[in-house]
Amino acid sequence: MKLRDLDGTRSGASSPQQSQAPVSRFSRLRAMLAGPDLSFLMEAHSGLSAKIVEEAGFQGIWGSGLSMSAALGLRDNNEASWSQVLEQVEYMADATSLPILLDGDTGHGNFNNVRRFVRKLCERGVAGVCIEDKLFPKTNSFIGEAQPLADMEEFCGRIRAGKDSQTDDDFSIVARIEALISGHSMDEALRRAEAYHQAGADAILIHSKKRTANEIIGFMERWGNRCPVVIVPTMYYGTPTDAFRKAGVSTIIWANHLVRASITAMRTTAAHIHADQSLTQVEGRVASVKDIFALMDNDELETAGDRYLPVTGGPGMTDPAIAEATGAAGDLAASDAPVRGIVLAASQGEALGPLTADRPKCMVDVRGRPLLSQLLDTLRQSGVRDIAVVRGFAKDAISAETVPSAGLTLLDNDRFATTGEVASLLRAADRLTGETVLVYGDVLFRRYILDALMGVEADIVIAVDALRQRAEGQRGAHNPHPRDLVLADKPFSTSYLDDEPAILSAIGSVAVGDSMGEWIGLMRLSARGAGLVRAELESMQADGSADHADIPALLARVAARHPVAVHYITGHWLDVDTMTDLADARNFS
Ligand code: SPV
Ligand code: MG
Repeated sequence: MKLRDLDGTRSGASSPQQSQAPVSRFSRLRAMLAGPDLSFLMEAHSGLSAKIVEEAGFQGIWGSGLSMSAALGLRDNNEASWSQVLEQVEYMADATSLPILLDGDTGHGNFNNVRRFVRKLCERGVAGVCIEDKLFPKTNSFIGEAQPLADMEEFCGRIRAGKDSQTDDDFSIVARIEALISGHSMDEALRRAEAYHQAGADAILIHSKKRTANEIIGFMERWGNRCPVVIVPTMYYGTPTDAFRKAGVSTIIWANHLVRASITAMRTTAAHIHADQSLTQVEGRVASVKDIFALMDNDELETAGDRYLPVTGGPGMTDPAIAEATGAAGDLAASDAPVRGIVLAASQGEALGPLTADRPKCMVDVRGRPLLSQLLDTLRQSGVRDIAVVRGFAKDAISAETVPSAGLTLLDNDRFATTGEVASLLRAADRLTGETVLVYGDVLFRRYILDALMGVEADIVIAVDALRQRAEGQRGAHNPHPRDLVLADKPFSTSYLDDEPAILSAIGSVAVGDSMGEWIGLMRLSARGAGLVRAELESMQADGSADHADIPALLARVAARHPVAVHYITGHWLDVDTMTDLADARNFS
């Protein structure tokens, strides 16, 4: 847990400044407002969203009134009292080390309310407040026309009262001018800007609800940089950010996009679960429980427990009974024993034509990112760490730059043109020492599939799609026995009482009509299973079959000696062999 210091900085905070002399959040916000570079404040409305803003790399937070109200289920009409706002922003301040500029609406009353509000914000380590020249109770600026403005002199009094009440010299007051948005002239906006500047505002915010930025750029030209200017391009979002930089804007507020993103995500998730009466569609599309623990820094609590709890005393977070009771046991156990990954990514994928002329098919673009990056994300979400990618064709296309990823090892099968998949796997054979996930590099699948494989009690388990028994157009389509088709000791069944996994009977030699499904190119090995596969690889090397064998051939050999479990799935994955597959991949999320 990062603790707030009296000056509003935090011990253990991760901002760059923290490694030198601590710089308070008040000073950091002031520097953002007054500095020469364009700065950005990202909306947050809760402790959680504030953490997400920090994680994304922003240097400051906009505590949006609209978003905070909405998160409480309230309208942006001062339905939340000022002390409720204070409480909410305190959670945000506690959750991050970032400076927060709070949307103070009108200041919740007259000069006297502003005085008390500002003192309380300083106490809570909130770096600044923005007050708007309207009347209490306010209405969101995008509602209606010609909202009444505050008397300019009276509003100047609010600014002066706030400045006289701040208990930190670097606390900032941003004065928001609603003249343009309320239908007044540019002259009136400039008159108010000058008055608020003279009253001591550290910056002004000029607000506009026009679809283009003409009004804002026009204001900037006439204002002439007399003091820093903040803008909120919610409505004129189409204007390139560089235009604002050139116009001399100090700070851009991205005002409400996290609350809006959360509405979309919550709606989609709720609709899926409601319609399906199941979680399978949403697992992998939502953050994991482990992710919540990481965001909330649960590790710190565990360390603190070691320090402060009696060794044999009451239950701590590490107590297995407590962990199990809270449903955390599996997740925490998984993070304790990281699973290794091996991704076979040597093939070119000729069927994709020019798209794979200079790169292997795992590097084709799927919605702005290489397919491999998405696969690595899924592996990581399921707790797979220490991942090795075996490259072959156009190996330089896979690098730390093109697939940035912590803990990634790149291995090479330089004889990829004349060898098969087993030869690629051999490059990673010495990593087959603990629990391992092995996957083809051209596969995408929903995370729940891998989570399920992790839960199967077997040394070797493969994921088999029971709906894909024909294997049209897949690898080996010319083969009367398509290589990934599977025969098992029992077919897929919808009886969930049948917990025993099926056992692989044959793979690589199964006639289309006999198949019970298609192996999707994903398997999980326990530490023992990894040893079994390593031993089989050695025996293939010894008998000279390793160079040209594919993974189904390896699996068939392993299955002849040890049970290989089959975990049936029904869709929710794809591999990319053809242009049609690629189109599917671009729609897969
Ligand atoms: C807010 O985020 O609450 C704002 C900005 O005040 S806006 O809604 O754009 O007026
Ligand atoms: Mg607001």
